[in-house]
Amino acid sequence: MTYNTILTETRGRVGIVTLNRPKAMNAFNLVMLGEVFDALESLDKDENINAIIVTGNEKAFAAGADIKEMAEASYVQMLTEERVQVWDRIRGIRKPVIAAVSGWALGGGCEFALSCDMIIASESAKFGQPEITIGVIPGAGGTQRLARLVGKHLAMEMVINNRTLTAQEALQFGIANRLVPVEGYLDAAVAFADEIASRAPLAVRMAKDSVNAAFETTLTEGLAVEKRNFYPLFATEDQKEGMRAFVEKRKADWKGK
Ligand code: DAK
Repeated sequence: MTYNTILTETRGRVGIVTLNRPKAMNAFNLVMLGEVFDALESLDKDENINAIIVTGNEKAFAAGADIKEMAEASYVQMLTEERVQVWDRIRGIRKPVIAAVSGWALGGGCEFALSCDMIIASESAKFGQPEITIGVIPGAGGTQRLARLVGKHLAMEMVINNRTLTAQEALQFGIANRLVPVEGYLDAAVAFADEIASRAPLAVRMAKDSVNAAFETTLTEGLAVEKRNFYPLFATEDQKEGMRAFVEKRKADWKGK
């Protein structure tokens, strides 16, 4: 598959999608949005891939949606065009998606990172929702995912008053899982993803679905989702293998079956 605005590669069981509009600070135009989600969906289907990374470059993960493309859009266009619905495709990816963020993650870039399952941040990463400075508000989950992650008051400050978080603050407030040096930040993310990719794939999938339920349902419904995801794992070869390997004091050999 040839893409114009992203690069894709695989390293072992880890698939990597690199946003590649460096001259525009990796701002998401419609082409890049489509390509990113096509690539993610294709990696999600690839049996040889167990974890996915989305990254940008050292200076910018992504500076948001492409303002130049969006500036003259009408209300009806925003409501009806693909540019709105396309962002939701991230919710359909079943394998873990890790954002490796260096430099700017602003607006839609920050929202995209927050839509991923985990974030590895380089020391230069900066997270913010500056939409207020161009007369709008976040539209891809920024007000919701951010508030759930960092709490109401800090989310308010970020969304209403353009407070930008440093990488250190992102770690402190639970946005970033790890803080790593800028140099080699992608390698660090790959090492992180590779460990995840080495785990029982079906259990990882069920785990992701279950944790996500914690943010989308009541506790009672979430606990029911967890149970619905727990029991079927006893129908998998990997559950037998994992528990036998523990008893036999050896490393499990996962089949993803
Ligand atoms: N869009 C288009 N071009 C951008 C851009 C963006 N978001 N960000 C940067 N660029 C371009 C700049 O225009 C410049 O292009 P040239 O002038 O060279 O042609 C080039 O990238 C380099 O940028 P700067 O010269 O500004 O570089 P600096 O290092 O000085 O500053 C910066 C970097 C990232 C701090 C700055 O560029 C900046 O503030 N960028 C804008 C950040 C921003 O406001 N982001 C929010 C955009 S609104 C929705 C889904 C999503 C969204 C909305 C709805 N639905 C599903 C409903 C998302 C909205 C947004 O993200």
